[in-house]
Amino acid sequence: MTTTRKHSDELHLALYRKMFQIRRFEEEAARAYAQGKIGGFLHLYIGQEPVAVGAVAALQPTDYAITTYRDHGLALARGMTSRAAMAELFGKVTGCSKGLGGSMHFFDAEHNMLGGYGIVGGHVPLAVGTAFASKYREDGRVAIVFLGEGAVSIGDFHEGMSLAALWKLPIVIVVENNEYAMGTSLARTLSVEDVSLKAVGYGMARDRFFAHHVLEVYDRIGEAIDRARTTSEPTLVEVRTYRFRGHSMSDPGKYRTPDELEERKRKDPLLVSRGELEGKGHQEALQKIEAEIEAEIEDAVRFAEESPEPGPELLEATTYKGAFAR
Ligand SMILES: Cc1ncc(C[n+]2csc(CCOP(=O)(O)OP(=O)(O)O)c2C)c(N)n1
Repeated sequence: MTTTRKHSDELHLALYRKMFQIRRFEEEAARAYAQGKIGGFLHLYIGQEPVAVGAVAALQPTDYAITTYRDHGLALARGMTSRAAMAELFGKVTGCSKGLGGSMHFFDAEHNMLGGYGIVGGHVPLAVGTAFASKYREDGRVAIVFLGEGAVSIGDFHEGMSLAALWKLPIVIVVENNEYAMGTSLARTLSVEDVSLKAVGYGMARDRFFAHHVLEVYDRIGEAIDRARTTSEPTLVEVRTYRFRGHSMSDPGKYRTPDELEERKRKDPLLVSRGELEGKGHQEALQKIEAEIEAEIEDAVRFAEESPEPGPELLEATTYKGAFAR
């Protein structure tokens, strides 16, 4: 299938804004975590931003998106406000999950972001069920699910792949291959290096590429989304990417060398986009975007700090009755 997607500078600037928002959001989240203002786990997406941003740009607002515990990037890309996201990390009632979910459990019904999930691979069947519901209702919606390469050895992944292919469901299954499952390298977890080959056993379409450039992600995942929407066929897309931080905030990352990390940082997709846009004379627009995002993130941290914690009145509504209990 060939698509003719337009790549205007306006689009590239808009995608850069999103990537920069996610980057700055998470850098400030890491700082707040180190200061003890955020509890529990915090898995950062830094380095992987073009995947969520490029993919979301190719979706319709009514499409469904689901991901793992590394979920801040998808939530922000999908349109969650920095305030609602930061307040959730701070465990405040103004957060997207009323402060009850935290970093791994972002949820945003308004933007059809169906959550971050903490169980590795456990969300794949949920995404497949969502795609089944769309096909059954004939509502034209596509589901997209993001998982790490560590999740492709989990049974849930295979059960989901099997039914998605058998029932020809409108779903795109995106493996964000960041080369390490926690601290274990790809070579020690998978016998076959090309993860997209898993699609062959299920008779499913597949694609595989490096997330060097956000517009390439937009094009390639966009093709899979088009396939899902027009022919109701699933696709497995392996996107090679890299995370610059540890698995979570408690991971010092001793399983990789400083040289490897430095080399990857030189190819930072944000720098790639920034350099290209600068070269096209958008210096002023970039500075404006960056200043606006700095102000937005500063405001989000202040909002999170000043927001109240959830009170006991939420207990009944989230446990026995009300929208959360359903
Ligand atoms: C079913 C299950 N087993 C084990 C864990 C513990 N665990 C959390 S993350 C992780 C590694 C996942 O790696 P990958 O899917 O490659 O994602 P990444 O964190 O690299 O983005 C493991 C084993 C879990 N959360 N769920």
